[in-house]
Amino acid sequence: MTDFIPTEHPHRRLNPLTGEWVLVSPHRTKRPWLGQTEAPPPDTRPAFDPHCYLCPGNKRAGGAQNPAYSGTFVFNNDFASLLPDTPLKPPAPPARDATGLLQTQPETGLCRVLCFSPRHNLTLPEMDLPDIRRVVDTWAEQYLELGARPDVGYVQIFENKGAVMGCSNPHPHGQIWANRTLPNEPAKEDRAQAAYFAAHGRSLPADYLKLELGLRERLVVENDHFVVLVPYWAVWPFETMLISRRHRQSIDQFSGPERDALADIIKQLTARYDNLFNVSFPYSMGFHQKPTAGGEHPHWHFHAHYYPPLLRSATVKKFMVGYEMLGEPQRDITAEQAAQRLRDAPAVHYKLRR
Ligand code: H2U
Ligand code: ZN
Repeated sequence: MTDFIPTEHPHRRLNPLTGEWVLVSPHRTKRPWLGQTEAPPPDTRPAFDPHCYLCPGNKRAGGAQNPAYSGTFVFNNDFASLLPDTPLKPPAPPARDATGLLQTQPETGLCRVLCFSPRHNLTLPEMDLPDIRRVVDTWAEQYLELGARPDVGYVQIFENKGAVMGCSNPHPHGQIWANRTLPNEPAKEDRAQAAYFAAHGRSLPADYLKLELGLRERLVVENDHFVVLVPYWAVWPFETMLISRRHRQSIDQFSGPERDALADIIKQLTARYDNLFNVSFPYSMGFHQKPTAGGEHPHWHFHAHYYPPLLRSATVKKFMVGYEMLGEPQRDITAEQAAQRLRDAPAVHYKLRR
């Protein structure tokens, strides 16, 4: 019997932010890299689409008309999942339920849509840095404005990109949902960061970042204020985490140079994603930051998660099915291999070359 070798033998890795494990099967990637890059698809999208509900001046599905905006544009989602005026009085239980197995919690909140640019045919990596910086400033404004409401305890900023992620419209946009309670994912991270901070007096993501900056095996891109890496416990093939070098709880706390650096690293990361297979790389991403109610939350450390579904080419998607649904997530290509591919991808977006 030979010794266990992590680069060859199946093993599990722990995500310390959620307490969940992922099964890694590196022996399945012994075969050579089958990654394919396709010829870039012809880009036929116009800068303005008269039928797009996000383009400036157009009518939305609900009947409202967009202004002739020239930078970012935020509006309340016409089909919001959360409503500010839901009655908070709990509904009567379905029966006199002594088990407590049936629990209902009324929820209130707001959902907003944020257009990144008036240009229908741009994506973040194709936008100029000052324009991405305006998106960063809008995220910070929205986080502050929504977080200041007495009925909001948590603000989730996110982006669905690409049809495979359920994004309904190619016009560059993201969403913001703000609600009273702490949703599952940030709640897990809240508990883990609080426990680590109480035990060590330091932030969990800060210590993790320090470790990765020393090992340099899973780094993707870095600048003066932010680092992107493939986390040791990544589940999705090219999952990454963006972490601020300074221990800050939320996006509004970043200085001007830090906001510029956030715009820069988002552009660098998303350009590399697109260059991996020469396609506009689909993903869901979002920021995790401190809850906006209940004090200062010093254990929180600002970061973003990117969850892209593509595996080997523009058309081969990883499905979370079978074992993933019933057992636990599993991956073949290791986090280290994925980081290497992303590091090796060209830095300049394929559409912007030449
Ligand atoms: P995606 O990021 O998943 O594509 O969602 C876009 C959102 O835009 C979606 O939540 C909203 C949808 O409800 N929307 C409007 O608010 N107004 C419209 O006219 C169409 C879409
Ligand atoms: Zn548009």
